[in-house]
Amino acid sequence: MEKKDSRLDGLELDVAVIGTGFGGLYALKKARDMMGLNVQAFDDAGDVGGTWYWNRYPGCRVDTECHIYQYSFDHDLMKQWEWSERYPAQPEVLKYFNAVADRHDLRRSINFSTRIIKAEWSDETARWTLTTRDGKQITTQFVIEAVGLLSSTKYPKFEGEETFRGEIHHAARWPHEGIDLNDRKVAVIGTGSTGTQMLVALAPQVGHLNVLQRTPQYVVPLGCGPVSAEHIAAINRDPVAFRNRHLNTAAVFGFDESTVSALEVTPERVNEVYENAWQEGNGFAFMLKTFSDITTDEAANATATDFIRGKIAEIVRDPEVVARLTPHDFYAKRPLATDNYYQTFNRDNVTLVDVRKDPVKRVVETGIELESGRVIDLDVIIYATGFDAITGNYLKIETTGTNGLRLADKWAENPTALLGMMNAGFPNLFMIYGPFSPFTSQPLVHEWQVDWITGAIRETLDRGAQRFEVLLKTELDWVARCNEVAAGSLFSKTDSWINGSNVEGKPRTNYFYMSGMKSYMADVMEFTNDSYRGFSISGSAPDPVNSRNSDVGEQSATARRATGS
Ligand code: NA7
Repeated sequence: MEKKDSRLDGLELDVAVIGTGFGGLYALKKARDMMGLNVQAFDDAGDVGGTWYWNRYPGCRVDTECHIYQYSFDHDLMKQWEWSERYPAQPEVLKYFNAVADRHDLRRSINFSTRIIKAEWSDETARWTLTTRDGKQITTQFVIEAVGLLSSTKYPKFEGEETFRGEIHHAARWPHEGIDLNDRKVAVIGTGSTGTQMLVALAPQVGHLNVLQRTPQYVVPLGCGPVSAEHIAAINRDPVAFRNRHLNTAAVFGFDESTVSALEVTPERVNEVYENAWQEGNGFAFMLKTFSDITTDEAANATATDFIRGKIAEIVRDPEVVARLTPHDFYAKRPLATDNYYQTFNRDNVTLVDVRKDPVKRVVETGIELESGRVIDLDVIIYATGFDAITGNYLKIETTGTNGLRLADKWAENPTALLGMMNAGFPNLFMIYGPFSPFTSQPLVHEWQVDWITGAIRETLDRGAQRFEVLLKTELDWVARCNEVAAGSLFSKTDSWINGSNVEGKPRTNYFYMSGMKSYMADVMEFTNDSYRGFSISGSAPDPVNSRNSDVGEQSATARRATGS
């Protein structure tokens, strides 16, 4: 898809949407077709799909039930679309995005291959100026950033890459034409969701696969298979009720979370519950549907880790590989699920390399040299090294709000934001699934947030006002509440992208609202239904309320010191 930017420079909009994944496409649809606003969307990608446009690596698939991992706003599409598998592979998800874009004629309002690199707010005009990578400027009253939770790709910096005679790729930037890996010597670096999916898919195809693992992870089966007849029937009966039922769970993964503690049943029962969950598949179900306290109580967590460690020892034949594959931290990262994961390490053409014990020293002409001096002979190196999650893509846009406040400064030490959707000091700028969003699956929650955001825009316009913003105190209170809940969660004690510890120099802190979607919706509606209490909806002239946001940076720091957050 060619970019459509000949008339971009000087364009004036009501709403600019950045990103065309799940959140962005629906924001465009809602603001343009349901509200009649002048809207354009922008995406660096060559077509729709967001993360599903970029992530085309072998084995890439959704690990959430397909009926939850789709839009609900188009009831007919929801009833008609037939997913071929319970957990669709990437090409099918992309096909779905294309169908949505075609059905709603969205591409005519999207500027592809157009990266927004700067966003500047003007107090005088109460508008944002967006600058594209090639210097074109667009002004807009509102900005909706749908830039992705896990989209800012993290590349390791290994010395000597330029000397390598083979190919180096990142899983999240997989070439559209594919890569010929047949019979080649391949290394996959990283064993998160990406690495685990990819290595299982690659093993039967490549000559030899070297899995460079730094930290072992707990991986359960996915349970790929036919779609759930129960879900299809429920959607056909009443799509709205289906959507509402699942939004009213904690994590929105298509099941009710358990309310039973792992510590209040017999060890035999614990084992039975985990065995059933293992057979059924799905990482989120294994973590959240089995027992209620796996992510909050160390002893309960140990029941899950003991079970999975037992499975590793049972499945993997070589005791040395078992030892390398066995994790020792809490089961409190984003849960992984891939069919045949541990079985893959029984293959003769797969070698598990422990790069914690013997780290990568550098890339050399023929492969990867480890600290021990051992050289792994390779044709292809693939990074599955993850993302600068949550805040990464927002910070790639140089954003300046009221009184010259830079987002990069505001988020330098301890990022704060409200509801995952707003940021004090940045009027009329909305985020979809930004920091302090509920910790859930994405599509239905994106839709819910878009509905809230467009409601806020509607309210501003209906009041004849020009700016909608959150007061700093509202934001800090929200973050303090989020942090209090997160402090009781094992996610905060376990290194992963969830708390920023996967990126050097990034604040290691809480970035989520961990009380669940049901409670999140109630909390957000409490503000909203009370005439947007805690927000300011005003004209463009500075007023006493807005001036309270005038030094958000300093106030944030003071409040953080006071709350100890
Ligand atoms: P993750 O889950 O962040 O995993 C990245 C993996 O890469 C993980 O195993 C890391 O080891 C490893 N890694 C990162 N940097 C290095 C270096 N320099 N050397 C060796 N190994 C490294 O990213 P994914 O892409 O798999 O998944 C991200 C999310 O996308 C996923 O949760 C889904 O929601 C979709 P570490 O654990 O840091 O030791």
